Amino acid sequence: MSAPPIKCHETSRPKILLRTVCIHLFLCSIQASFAAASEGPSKRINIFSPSSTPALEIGHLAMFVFTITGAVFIVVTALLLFVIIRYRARRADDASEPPQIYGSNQIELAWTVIPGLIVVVLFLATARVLFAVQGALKPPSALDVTVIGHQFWWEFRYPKLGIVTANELHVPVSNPNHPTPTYLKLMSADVDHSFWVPQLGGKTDLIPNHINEMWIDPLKPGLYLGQCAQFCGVEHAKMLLRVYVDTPDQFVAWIANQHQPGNQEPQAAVGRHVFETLSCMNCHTVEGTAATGRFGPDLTHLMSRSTIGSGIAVNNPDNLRDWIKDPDHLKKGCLMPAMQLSDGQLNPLVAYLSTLH
Ligand code: HEC
Ligand SMILES: [Cu+2]
Repeated sequence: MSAPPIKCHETSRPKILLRTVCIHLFLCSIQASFAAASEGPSKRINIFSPSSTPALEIGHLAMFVFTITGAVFIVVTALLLFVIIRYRARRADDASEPPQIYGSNQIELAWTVIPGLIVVVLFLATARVLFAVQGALKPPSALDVTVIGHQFWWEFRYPKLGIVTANELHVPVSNPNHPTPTYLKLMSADVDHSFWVPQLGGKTDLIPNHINEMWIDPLKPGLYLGQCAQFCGVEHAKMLLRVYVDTPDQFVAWIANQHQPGNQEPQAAVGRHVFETLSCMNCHTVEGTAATGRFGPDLTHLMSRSTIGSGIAVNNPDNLRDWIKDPDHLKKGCLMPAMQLSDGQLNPLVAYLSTLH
């Protein structure tokens, strides 16, 4: 008794369908990640226009890898399509078994050695960029900034300049002839976060009890957007980053403003009293007042920032009021409580905060 003939096409159809579904899901996920990245108050997070040495190096490497893997994809897809079409089931097919061929040394060798070589090339190219970026010597003109990730906002400390701010990082533009790179020391106050401003550098994690370092040397002034790229809790997606790359003059002016003592306008005294007598002061610092809390952002120069809540709302009196009345309304699940304040407390409080330039 002979076995029934094997009908190849019966098993291959579901497989092809599965593959098509996989490719479709892959394309959809790329599309979804771009949609998520575009949610900024003004501009979009851009992964295609590097503007700093590490980002340029990583960008070139990514294009190189993409070219090679793209070529592999095209060759494999072309062969697959050829086989699918050339050997499809036909009406006149008598379903008999085709000639059976067992292996070919040349072909086996070719499809083992060629992918092996491709992997070695990709590995060497990646290692070169890794060493070039991590091994770069730090010039004495470098600026140091300590970045501390908090659920769900960023703290920036400039140890040599005595500046503490939040969510909006200011750094000087770097001239390739006289580089002024910024070296970031990354730490976390709670859980894992990840610092990611794609135009300026690679993604680097902020890990509790472990210091990571990275550097950027932005080549063009302007605003660069990024975001926390490590799931750190409910509001992880609203932990946005704004890096202002200043011209030398702008940067000096910004430093001078941050060095101003906390504002003491007499007409804001009522609001200041409200601020100092509520628990705001346990979580926030305003220099020159009794408030020295560090759980939330430093508010000494709150109005020098263009957004609040780490980039989720424009910083204006209306949004400030909305925020203090019920932070959850703007950023659900953030770690600042709604304090059930009356209008009599809210109005002077917002008036006071609006004087903190
Ligand atoms: C339990 C600690 C806590 C208390 C109390 C608290 N805050 Fe906050 N506050 C935070 C945290 C945490 C954030 C950051 C939230 C985020 O962006 O996820 C914040 C953010 C803010 C911001 C936005 C700052 C920025 O740059 O984004 C303002 C303004 C603010 N708080 C004002 C107040 C005022 C006014 C009070 C008192 C009525 C107060 N806070 C009480 C913890 C607190
Ligand atoms: Cu985070």
